[in-house]
Amino acid sequence: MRVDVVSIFPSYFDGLALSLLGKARDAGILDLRVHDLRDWTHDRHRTVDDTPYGGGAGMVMKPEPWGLALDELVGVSADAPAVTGERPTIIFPSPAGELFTQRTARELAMREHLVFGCGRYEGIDERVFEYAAELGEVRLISLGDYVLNGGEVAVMAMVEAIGRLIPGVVGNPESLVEESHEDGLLEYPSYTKPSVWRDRAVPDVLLSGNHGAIAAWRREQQLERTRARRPDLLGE
Ligand code: JF5
Repeated sequence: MRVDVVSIFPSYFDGLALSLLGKARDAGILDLRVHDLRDWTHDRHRTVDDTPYGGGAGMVMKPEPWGLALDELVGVSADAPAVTGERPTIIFPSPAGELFTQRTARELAMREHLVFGCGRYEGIDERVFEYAAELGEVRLISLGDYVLNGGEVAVMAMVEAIGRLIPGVVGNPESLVEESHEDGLLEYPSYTKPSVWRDRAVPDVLLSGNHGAIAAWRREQQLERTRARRPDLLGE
């Protein structure tokens, strides 16, 4: 999978190159490229924002650098997967977008080419989204109902959630299906040695060797936790 990220703070993404995504990258599974939006400016001050038409608070990101970035990364001159057929998916994190869930991550993990545009200030000139829609499938995606200062932190979360679902990135595929949200429920509690720690014992059933009883107990725990913390997942 190829992933391009466009940001005015590319060094935010240095940490992504480490961790488990670094391994995917080294193995050639994930081709992650981070770009500085200012590389597509041509004025002395490398300007990426301007005042909003119609007035109002704050600044808006200018369309020209975004247009040139999209042309280079997903336009006809792009040097990678565009030519293999699939339209790239162009993602802009936004508190006004559709909600990002494990389902979204699974869906995006199957794409050949993702481009993430990190907005700052009060947002990006609306015409950029229209233009991007001519080059690929545009998705405005929200991590949740809160506001960040820019898209960078949201993109890091999304790339990590997506990247670990690419086959070969997480060592053990079983650890993927057993975790929170993969089956629509929260995860069951986990324990390791010692069996008693500061007067707290591990639940007996986990030491019983009865695999049927263990599976039933874990499912019960999942339901109990989900009912208590996330009743919305149960439709309650
Ligand atoms: C952003 C302009 C994007 O605040 C967010 C966000 C919240 N949930 N998901 C994303 O994005 C940052 C700020 C300003 C565009």
